[in-house]
Amino acid sequence: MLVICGLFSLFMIWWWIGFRQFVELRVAPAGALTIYVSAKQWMWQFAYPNGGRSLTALYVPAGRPIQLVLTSRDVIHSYFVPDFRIKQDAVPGRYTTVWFEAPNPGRHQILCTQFCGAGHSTMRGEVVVLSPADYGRWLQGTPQHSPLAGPTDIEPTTVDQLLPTESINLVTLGERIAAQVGCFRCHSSDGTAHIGPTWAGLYRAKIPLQPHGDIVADEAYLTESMMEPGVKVRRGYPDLMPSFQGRLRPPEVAALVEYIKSVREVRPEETP
Ligand code: HEC
Ligand SMILES: [Cu+2]
Repeated sequence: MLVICGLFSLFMIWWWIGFRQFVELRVAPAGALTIYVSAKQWMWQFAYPNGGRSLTALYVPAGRPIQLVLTSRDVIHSYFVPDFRIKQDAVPGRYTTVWFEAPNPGRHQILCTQFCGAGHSTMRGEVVVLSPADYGRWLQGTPQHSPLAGPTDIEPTTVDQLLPTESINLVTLGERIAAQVGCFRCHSSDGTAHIGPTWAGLYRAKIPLQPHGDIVADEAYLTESMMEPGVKVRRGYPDLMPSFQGRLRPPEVAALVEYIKSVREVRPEETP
């Protein structure tokens, strides 16, 4: 009996240690900087919280955890930075996350490790780690023209209506997009429930799902709710949310997510 109990507790202890390490590996620490990564044949695009964008080179500050939210516009790609030992698939219509922290300024190669067509071997990039001071300077210089302008492959939307000189952060842009595409017909940001749940306090809240179970409303969940709302439906609400797949460009989705995240800070007392 004693032996069995002993073995069982040993098992539980090892399981707990492993589980803790798994969580540490997967979940970005609080205060991480979120950057949206959109892969397409055959390049990497990055959208930053201040509205800036870059192609091929990912700029990050040293010594700060960075959370990447990845998606693909066409086929499956895989984001691989050998120096940081991180590898994460970028899947069309789906959002995956991975995080890392670079201790020192420097440059590190990005490769695509998922065969994605003729240009696969050219799908390379670079992580450029800057000192926090240099990063601040780089950010100031970023949105030279329309912050989210880029190759258009779906209908022109809000981002194209920005004035060429207008620089705007993702939160403000997100609020504008939400108003323009009609999210506020069903959602509020002041805590009142409409047809859909309020966005106040939504980020990081535990959401009850139909028919049972729950999920933490992280970036991936918020994004999936816009792209494939039928996959995870919130308990107590009708499955009415229209899909915005193909109607919003990745930077616009990024802006909406940043806006929803910001609503939490406005009314922290709303957090259930
Ligand atoms: C016609 C009404 C309607 C519109 C328009 C609408 N939604 Fe929704 N939305 C809902 C409903 C109903 C739910 C809850 C059911 C579900 O989870 O699918 C929901 C759920 C969500 C969720 C998950 C929230 C939670 O608590 O689980 C997010 C995030 C969201 N919507 C974002 C958006 C965004 C962003 C837009 C605009 C681009 C939008 N919605 C437009 C009706 C709508
Ligand atoms: Cu690729």
